[in-house]
Amino acid sequence: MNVIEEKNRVILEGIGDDFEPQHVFDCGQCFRWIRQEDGSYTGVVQGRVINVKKENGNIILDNTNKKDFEEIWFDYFDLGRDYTVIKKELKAMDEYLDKATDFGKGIRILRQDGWEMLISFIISANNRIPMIQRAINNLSEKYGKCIGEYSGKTYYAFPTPEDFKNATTEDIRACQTGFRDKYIKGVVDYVNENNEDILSYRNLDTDECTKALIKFNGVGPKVADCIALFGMFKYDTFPVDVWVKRVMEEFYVEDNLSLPKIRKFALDKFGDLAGFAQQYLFYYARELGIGR
Ligand code: 8HG
Repeated sequence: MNVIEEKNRVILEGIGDDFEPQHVFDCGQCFRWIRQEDGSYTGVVQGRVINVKKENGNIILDNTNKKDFEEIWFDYFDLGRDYTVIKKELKAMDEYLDKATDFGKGIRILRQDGWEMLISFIISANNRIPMIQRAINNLSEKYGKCIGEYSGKTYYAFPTPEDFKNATTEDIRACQTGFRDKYIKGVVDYVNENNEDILSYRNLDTDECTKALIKFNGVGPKVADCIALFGMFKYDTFPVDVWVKRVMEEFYVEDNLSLPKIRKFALDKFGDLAGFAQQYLFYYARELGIGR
């Protein structure tokens, strides 16, 4: 991969198939990346607005510079990991992963903020992606710091626990979180009162990490697995939602197996690559409507 800096842009050459913006941003792992009319994606990450597109095989990161690339984007986009190797290992496991990794060949698992994932996946429970995006956007506009304008739109950072300090349950509900308002309030209060560092959960092993997350009301096993995978970098997790359940029943397990058993089956089968396998399978199942 070759990194070139231009005015307000960074260009990545030679990444090949391993980064397709549509696969990365529409595979279900993130909620603050919005597709633009020209097919590019604009996202808010760590108090910055950035736009990403692929052109002539190159990834173009707009509204940024080489310093932020080195300090933020290289890690966020997981550019130190060779996804060709991951796909090769998964393809060798079975014919379904062979197909799913071809279908979502440009997926990369973003290394997102653990706090933001905690709140975001609480909102995701029994919810649909456009509604999740709307609630997160409303919370950010109401409580997050204003970042500034990009392409004629104003953007807001995801609120810190401190930013949320004076929010009441009703205020949070007004952001269209629905019944999850009380869970968000509970987490915010716990973190502020105990000075809890949610990111320190990254230092726990995977089981301890999910246990630490499940102590919060509104965080069940599935939500905890998503937070662990997308915000805590625990790749030996396997969040089983309705799409993953369908694809697992279609290809791997008998119908009506419990969610914990499906999860256990997948962890035994896919091992340290379970989180990656999950993402290719989730995207494959959802885009093709498998098992519906
Ligand atoms: O990437 C995801 N994996 C799984 N297993 N579930 C997900 C992902 N992304 C995502 O939004 N979900 C869940 O799907 C949250 C919610 O239960 C539903 C709505 O998209």
